[in-house]
Amino acid sequence: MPASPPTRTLADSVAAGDERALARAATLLEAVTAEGRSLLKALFPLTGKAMIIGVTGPPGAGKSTLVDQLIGACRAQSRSVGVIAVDPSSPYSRGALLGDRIRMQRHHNDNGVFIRSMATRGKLGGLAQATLDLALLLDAAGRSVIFIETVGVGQDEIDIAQLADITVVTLVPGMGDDVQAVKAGIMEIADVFAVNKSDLPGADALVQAIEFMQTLGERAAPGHSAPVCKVKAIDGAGIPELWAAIQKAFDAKGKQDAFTGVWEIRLREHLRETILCDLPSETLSLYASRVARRAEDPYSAVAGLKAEMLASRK
Ligand SMILES: Nc1nc2c(ncn2[C@@H]2O[C@H](COP(=O)(O)OP(=O)(O)O)[C@@H](O)[C@H]2O)c(=O)[nH]1
Ligand SMILES: [Mg+2]
Repeated sequence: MPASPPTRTLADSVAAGDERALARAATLLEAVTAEGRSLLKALFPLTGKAMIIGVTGPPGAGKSTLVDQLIGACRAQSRSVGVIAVDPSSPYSRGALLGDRIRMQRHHNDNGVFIRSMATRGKLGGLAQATLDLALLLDAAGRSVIFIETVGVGQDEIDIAQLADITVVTLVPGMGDDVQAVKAGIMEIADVFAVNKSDLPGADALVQAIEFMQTLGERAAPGHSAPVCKVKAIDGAGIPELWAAIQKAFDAKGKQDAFTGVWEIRLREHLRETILCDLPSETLSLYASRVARRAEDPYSAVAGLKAEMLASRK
């Protein structure tokens, strides 16, 4: 379906880098409207230029402080920036993360930095898709670097972190002295590790623990280990090295055509969320109660659910 004239105009303004059009378009996407979707279809050919960086790690690891420093590194290179904060555990004020707003406010009056917090509506369903849509919008709008900050605590959030081109896993001494204590899933998605709060005792031991861990298992293949950067986000120590490691990881990925893998993850998330969105929760409950009563087996139930979804699209 070709984009309608108003969508076309909005798409053109976004593509031209118009800040207000970008904000309007972001709101459209958040509301999950058909107009938002056709806007993204129109803008998609313009995407693929940005570097999308996921920053994940336990709450309090210093992710927002770190992103703030990385924004500074980007601005020093005159690169424009977009930030998407996904943090369901933090208090929101008018849809904005209070703490993040305060920490990132030195970039607030800078047109080169666009910051948006994702409203979670109390659940994670649809969040991966909404986050990716917003990242693509920022990409089409010409933002050169896009940061997605997520709390790497649950599987859903690990899925969101993986939507990025490059994932930076942030850990701190004390919390993760025993790396085993950190959820296994989060270690495996790292392209780069940031050991933050290196002013605290145990930073070197944590660096060694991460490096050792990477010699085990699948990561043991030479060239596959993710660099470990020791940083102090609070005063910026180690940030130039971290920024260089991120750019290097991104360049290496581009050469390997690894972005097909990134799109595999993105499409899988999109498919999952699209299917679940089309399914009213009452219908799922109905089938679930039938299976629980042994009135139907789960295989037939899934076949029935698929048939209902297809019928609902007609
Ligand atoms: N000591 C120390 N504290 C830090 C450092 N970086 C961040 N913090 C503090 O850690 C706390 C949590 O930081 P924040 O960026 O909100 O963490 P997030 O929850 O991961 O986004 C804040 O009080 C920061 O000031 C650091 O390098 N050293
Ligand atoms: Mg934060």
